[in-house]
Amino acid sequence: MVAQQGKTNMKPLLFLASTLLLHAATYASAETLTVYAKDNIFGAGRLPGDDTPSPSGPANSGANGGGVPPVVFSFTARPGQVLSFSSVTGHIWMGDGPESGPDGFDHDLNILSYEGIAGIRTPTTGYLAGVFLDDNVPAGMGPTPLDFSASGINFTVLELELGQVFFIGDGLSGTGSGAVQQFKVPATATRLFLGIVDGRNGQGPGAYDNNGPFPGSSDSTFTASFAITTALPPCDGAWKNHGEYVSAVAKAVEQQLAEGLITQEQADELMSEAGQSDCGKNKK
Ligand SMILES: [Ca+2]
Repeated sequence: MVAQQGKTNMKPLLFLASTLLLHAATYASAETLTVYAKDNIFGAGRLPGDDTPSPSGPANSGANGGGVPPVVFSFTARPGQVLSFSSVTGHIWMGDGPESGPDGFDHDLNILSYEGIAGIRTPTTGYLAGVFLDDNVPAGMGPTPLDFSASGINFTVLELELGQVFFIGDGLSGTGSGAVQQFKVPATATRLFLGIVDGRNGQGPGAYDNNGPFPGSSDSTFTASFAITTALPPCDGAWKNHGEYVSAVAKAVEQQLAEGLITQEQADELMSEAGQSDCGKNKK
């Protein structure tokens, strides 16, 4: 389900529109996805029939360690968007070690990049991970891998590039507590993939073949509820006229600029788009 909604979505639209002029209300595309232990985050964005990455063999078959493609959420690219999680629950098992919750268990993991998707280094293993892509199939070297081994997993804000695999865990700055972590969405991203990082340390991804339910358990999934929010007002709001829409966008853009979510160039682009749009026109 993809829903356009505001913080105040239970209130009448007119009221929502008028509050926009006073506050930078946020709008969200919200979704809940189930991520399976075999969902290979490095398989993000591959064409059907492409190998899911594994150093030990080919395939989208789930055999030979390649696992299966990760789950995907599509959205509209825009500068200044932020991803956050309202809930991540469940347990998976990596085929050895303990059953792990969304933040994983203490065990250093260092997986190399594969075909345009960056590797990742983390102090835990068996956690929920993500990667943003545009509409292109990942290829080439990919961006610089993120390294959480020194900085840890208790960050509050994380700025991301396309193709950069990132730690999500339970989406909180602690484990089961703390602040809601803010993931800055790359301005040109159109797809968020959720999956699991697995492989042998110092190698590319793989070893997904033995992931599954912990002995005695029947499930091996994480359930993640999240939203991608933007402070930009919607085109189809209850605007009295085009000018009212444009001034609402200007307020939101100013705020995002002040918060460092967008650059001056992106701000100018957003204002130019708003000015040229038909939003708020033909309404008396
Ligand atoms: Ca956490």
